[in-house]
Amino acid sequence: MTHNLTNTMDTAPTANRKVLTWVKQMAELCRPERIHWCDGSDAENQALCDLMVKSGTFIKLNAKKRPGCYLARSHPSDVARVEDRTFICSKTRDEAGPTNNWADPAKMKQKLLSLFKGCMKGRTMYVIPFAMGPFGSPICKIGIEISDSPYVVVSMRIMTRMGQAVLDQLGANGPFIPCLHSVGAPLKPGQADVSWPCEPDPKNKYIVHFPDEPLVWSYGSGYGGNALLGKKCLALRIASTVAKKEGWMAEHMLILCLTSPRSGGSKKHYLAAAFPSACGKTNLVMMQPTLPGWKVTALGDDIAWIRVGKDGRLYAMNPENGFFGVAPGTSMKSNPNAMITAAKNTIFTNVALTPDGDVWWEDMGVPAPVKAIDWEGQAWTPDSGRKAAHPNSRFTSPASQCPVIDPDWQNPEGVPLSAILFGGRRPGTIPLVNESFDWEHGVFMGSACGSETTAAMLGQAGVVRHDPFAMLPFCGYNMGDYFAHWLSFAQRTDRAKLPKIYFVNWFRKNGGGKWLWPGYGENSRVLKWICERAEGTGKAQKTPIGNLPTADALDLSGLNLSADSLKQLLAVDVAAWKKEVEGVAANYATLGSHLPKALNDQLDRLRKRLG
Ligand code: SAT
Ligand code: MN
Repeated sequence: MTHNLTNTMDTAPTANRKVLTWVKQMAELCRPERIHWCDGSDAENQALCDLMVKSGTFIKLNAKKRPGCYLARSHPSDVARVEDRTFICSKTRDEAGPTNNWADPAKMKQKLLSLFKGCMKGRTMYVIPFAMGPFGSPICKIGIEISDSPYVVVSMRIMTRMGQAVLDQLGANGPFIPCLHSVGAPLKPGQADVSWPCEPDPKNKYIVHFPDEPLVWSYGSGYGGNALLGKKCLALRIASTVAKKEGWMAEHMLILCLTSPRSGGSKKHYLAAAFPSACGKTNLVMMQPTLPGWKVTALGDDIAWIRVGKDGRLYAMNPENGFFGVAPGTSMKSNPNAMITAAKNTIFTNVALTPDGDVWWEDMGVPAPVKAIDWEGQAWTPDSGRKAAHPNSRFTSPASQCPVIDPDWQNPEGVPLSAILFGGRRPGTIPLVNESFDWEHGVFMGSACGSETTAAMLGQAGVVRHDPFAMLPFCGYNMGDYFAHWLSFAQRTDRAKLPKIYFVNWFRKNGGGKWLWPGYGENSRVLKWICERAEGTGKAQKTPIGNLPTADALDLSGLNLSADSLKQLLAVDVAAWKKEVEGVAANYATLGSHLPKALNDQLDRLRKRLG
């Protein structure tokens, strides 16, 4: 298949002046060898994959075992998002707030202009039109990413709605969010390329957001959220600031639908849920419920855009088009639906390559191959003492391939939410599930979100690392103002129409350090109670921390859970909660002067209720 990968400005497939002017300016700045306008077609995708196989960026996997799949190995310096190199360049430091790296926008632009100058020499500049959200959604946003990485092009084609249809939608005058990206590795004439070009010095990587324009500039990394600018950069950091202005919310949340066997299987409840990293969001959203007759379908595993619908309820929509999932730990046991999703047309990054041209990673649920090539391209055996796959290795797969994708996942209106969940990895204190008294109390729960550190993390074990709304790395403005925006929804619609808010914790341990709750498909029992609460039937008891299920309220049929374990899972340990309150207060103190009074009031009231 041949495809013209070298069209230029003269054949630009758009009449949009703003697009043409911007692309021309960026080409003059970055000095690419050629410009390619991406149409998103199969032929273009194949030509780019072939090109990357030739250049060594891609290894084509066994077409029988992994049809349409490729493996990429990144540079060892370029394996994850770089939070300390991520900047929010609002006009003032105060607007970015104490949780973000801020830099003066004009100074940062000067700095970046010097880096971007000539940075695409010897490379192709790809113009990647993409949409976040289905066309026709009232909050669909169009971006154009300029990148010198073909890996970014084929990844954006999976993760977003990418190609000519987007330029057509944009028309001659439509607005778009410009996103400039370079791997930061210009080629001198005749210089041979490497398989994963990037700027190896971490200090020279920059992931920069200019929320006032809005605009994203990313330099030096080719990996994940650093380079696929539709995801965390546009759909969370920039979108959160746009959403604040426009009156909606951009959240780091999965969206799922729970269908109950009642009413002939037609009763549906949509839930959105935010968890800090490493809480199994992708596993939850593709869960196979153990409760007979109950069904979970997935709408999105990472980002939810939420707005008030015409009927006054909150509607959630997944702006993405694919999954960028962590490979290690994904198995037919932990997440069969993710395994099936990644069986074809998938890009694997930094996993191991088996001798038969397939992939392998730790805890894949199949025996380790006797030998393999590890993520760094080195020969590997099970006794080599190293991990074969990088812990942050990923699969990039089309959402449409998920066997339990929800029929409404592309509905431009989104889906009405029955409940919003927050959670964390909390071995102590936090019960299995806790319902907020009202919207403000729920916002308080979101603000108090966090996970306990483990010994494997830097620093002390057993300390709660707060991650309000799981948005710490993704909120594009002052966290205090973000809390206030959440609170404002009680005024934007009829309170009674707002979803109930819950805090869940699958990770509670007993005194002996053993999990009290089996998790995975059994979590459907908790979700069932949440749905029953939405329908007004689930039984609850008021406690100082919120409404907890009564001892007989959770459906535990067929589950071998001791009465004592259940008691511990639903216990309110007043002494531990008093400590919890002071932990939240200490974290609030770091959030500065924008913290809404309503949240300090929540804290005071909780203190009083605990006595
Ligand atoms: O690399 S991504 O930002 O897309 C994924 C993650 O780190 O959460
Ligand atoms: Mn995420």
